[in-house]
Amino acid sequence: MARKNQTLGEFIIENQSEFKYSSGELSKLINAIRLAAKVVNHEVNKAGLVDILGAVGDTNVQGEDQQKLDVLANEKFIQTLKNREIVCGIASEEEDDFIEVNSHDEQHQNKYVVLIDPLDGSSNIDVNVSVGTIFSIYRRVTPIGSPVTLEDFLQPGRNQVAAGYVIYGTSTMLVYTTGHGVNGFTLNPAIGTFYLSHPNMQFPETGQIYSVNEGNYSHFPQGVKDYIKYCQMEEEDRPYTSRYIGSLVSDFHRNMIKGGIYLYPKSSKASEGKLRLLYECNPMAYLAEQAGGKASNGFKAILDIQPSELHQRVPFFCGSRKMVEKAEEFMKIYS
Ligand code: AHM
Ligand code: MG
Repeated sequence: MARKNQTLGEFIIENQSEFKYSSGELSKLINAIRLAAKVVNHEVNKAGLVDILGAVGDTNVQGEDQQKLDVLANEKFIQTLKNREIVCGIASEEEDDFIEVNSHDEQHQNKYVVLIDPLDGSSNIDVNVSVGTIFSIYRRVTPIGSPVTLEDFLQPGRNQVAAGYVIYGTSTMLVYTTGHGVNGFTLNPAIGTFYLSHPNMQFPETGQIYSVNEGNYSHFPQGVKDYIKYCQMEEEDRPYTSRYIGSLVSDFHRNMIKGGIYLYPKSSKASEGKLRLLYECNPMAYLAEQAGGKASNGFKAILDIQPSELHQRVPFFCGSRKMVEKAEEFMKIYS
């Protein structure tokens, strides 16, 4: 039972029995992510002090080279996950290949794979705009006792056992699902504790915000162009408001709270759009569905797509259910 102001630690323990495969392992995994999120949060918050603390490429007082934040976030998450005896493999948007993680006894006993986008929207850091971390967790499909393989990562999003994001915004939040709704926890930075602030988050059925990079308008498919015109039309509850941060986690988070749709369609410049199926779209789609929203590639549910490669891109339409369905209607006309 979720109680407001419960700490994330308490929440994880009390809700452990709801995990699909009830064991302490998934709890440990979420705990590892919680820890890495706090470390990365600390680094992200220092980004504005770059003139004082030194820029990327400089050497800091400990004689260490300053790293780009996305590289640093990648290392922190991978290291934290490797330190626990739970994960058999990690795939990251920042790495070309997946990383195999051996259990302590080298018997390949670990059951879970984690896929992460360690710092999504990192081009926003220099201008003090919110960024995020996105994670997705699956149970391996190959037998325990054998080395992890690509097959363990190329699972349809429907197989996810947990997914979530951390938003480094005006406050830092960790929002996640294990398949029993979506809960959001806000970090109290003074004591380094996440508290349940947004229990059982729900996308409003419909909304009045559309989020898309309209600079690409002339390159969009006709169905998307027509849907954007529909959003701008003076009729019923429209025109909708346009809000685009250019940081998926932030745009998603706002739309989930206020009601809205996020679109990153394919275009004549990018045949499959920009966003990655495994690190960005699947976890967000799982959260969206768990919060009563919808996520599609314009024609079918994101979670039903069988991935064919690690860094696969996919068009992404995600948000309030009725808005996504309307966008799909426009897409269908030209299919
Ligand atoms: P990234 O993984 O390189 O940061 O790219 C993903 C980001 C999303 O957060 C955001 O929604 C999108 O790229 C913005 O792209 P664009 O600048 O093309 O609108
Ligand atoms: Mg990304």
